[in-house]
Amino acid sequence: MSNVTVPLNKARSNKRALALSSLLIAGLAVASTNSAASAGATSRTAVVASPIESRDPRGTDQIIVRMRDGSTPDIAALAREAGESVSLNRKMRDGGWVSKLSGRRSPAALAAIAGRIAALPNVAYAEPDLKMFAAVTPNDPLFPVQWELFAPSAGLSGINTPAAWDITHGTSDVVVAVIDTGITAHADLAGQTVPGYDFITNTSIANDGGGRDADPSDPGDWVTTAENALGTFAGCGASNSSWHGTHVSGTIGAKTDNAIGVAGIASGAKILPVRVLGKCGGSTSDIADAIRWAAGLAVTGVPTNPNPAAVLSISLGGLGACPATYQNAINDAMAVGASVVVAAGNSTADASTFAPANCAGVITVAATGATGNRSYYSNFGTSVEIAAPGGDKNVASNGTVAAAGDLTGEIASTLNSGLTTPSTDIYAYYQGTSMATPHVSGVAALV
Ligand SMILES: [Ca+2]
Ligand SMILES: [Ca+2]
Repeated sequence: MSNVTVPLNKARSNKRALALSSLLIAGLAVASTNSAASAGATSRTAVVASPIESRDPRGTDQIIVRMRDGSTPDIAALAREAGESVSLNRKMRDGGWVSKLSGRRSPAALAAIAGRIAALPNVAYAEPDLKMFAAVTPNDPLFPVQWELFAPSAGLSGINTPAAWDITHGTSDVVVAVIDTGITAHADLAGQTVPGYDFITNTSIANDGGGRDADPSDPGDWVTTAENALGTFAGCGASNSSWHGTHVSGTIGAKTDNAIGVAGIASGAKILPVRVLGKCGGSTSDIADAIRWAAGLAVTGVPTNPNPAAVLSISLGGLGACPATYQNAINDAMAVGASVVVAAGNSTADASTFAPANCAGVITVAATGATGNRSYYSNFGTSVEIAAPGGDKNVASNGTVAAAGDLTGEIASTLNSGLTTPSTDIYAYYQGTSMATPHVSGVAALV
């Protein structure tokens, strides 16, 4: 069992997948695996930057001006203050005039012009005729805890998916492969998938009674104390089932605006569940085959995937140089147009020591907490292409230092309550570059 690849969520060390609701209510403490963030490590901001000002969709070319005496504004005076030509569009019922500039300006530029006009004699007020939008905050009851999806605000660095959702939730012809532990039945994931595959060759690791098959369901990856002590899984660490792939899948594609649970970033796209991790991880050879298959390429002994993925989300890794087996598969997937998004790793170390984070051509994702700083566990270095919210239990969702047991700074997503085999739907907080990766994959599925 050497050289196994493991899922990259730190919460795995917490063993127990806790129901989000109980966490929120009871603030249960979890085992701490904290380590101090290393000095001088890179600090990055979230995936989606603030809009470029000139493209700010809130901008317009109009300023509303009202004179104290109800007269018509002097367009020469307005033009002088605006520094450009101004025309009067129409008079409103309350006496205000809608004036038009020569082109669209950012909200900040409009505010500056309006401020100068407002200072003119006899002007009652002048204000930007700003664009308004339908409030699209989804009705998913747990959306309020999904801080990482909010618009950036003072000191906080959400990726602002509601603004993206004004434009699209993704389309069903875009497939995102989740190469992970498989997936469990979940009300917030029902109908969100296309048929996947189980690539685990080793029956013991697979834990589903067989080897490769067309069922990517996650039967659980628990390891008992006895198994940890002796035999195939000796030294793996006893743990309850992680339902890691279900958590990752929810971040990418949980149903949004269905009045249940969480919102997914690209809920209009489809998830392709590809199972490669079982008890105590998975093998490079199975993962490489899964990468090829997910991208629509031929794999010996496996029917061709009829729904090739445009994005491969790979929240796993292990120590070492990039194996040629990975690089060949990644090259093949990229050659047919797939984007390969991989986790940087959770060892507070240089990602160049982790595969597939260090493979060529992949998008390697580091993790940030609520304030946009690097999460204490996240790998870093020049192998990292991008950072995204992966959660940081030391930083609460409001940006303050988290109290013990406050998990609001982690990432909430879909999970299962089963300690071993699947039981009922729940939602839970996890943190890790495993959680950061699907944020990038989800955004990639939107663009
Ligand atoms: Ca199987
Ligand atoms: Ca939902």
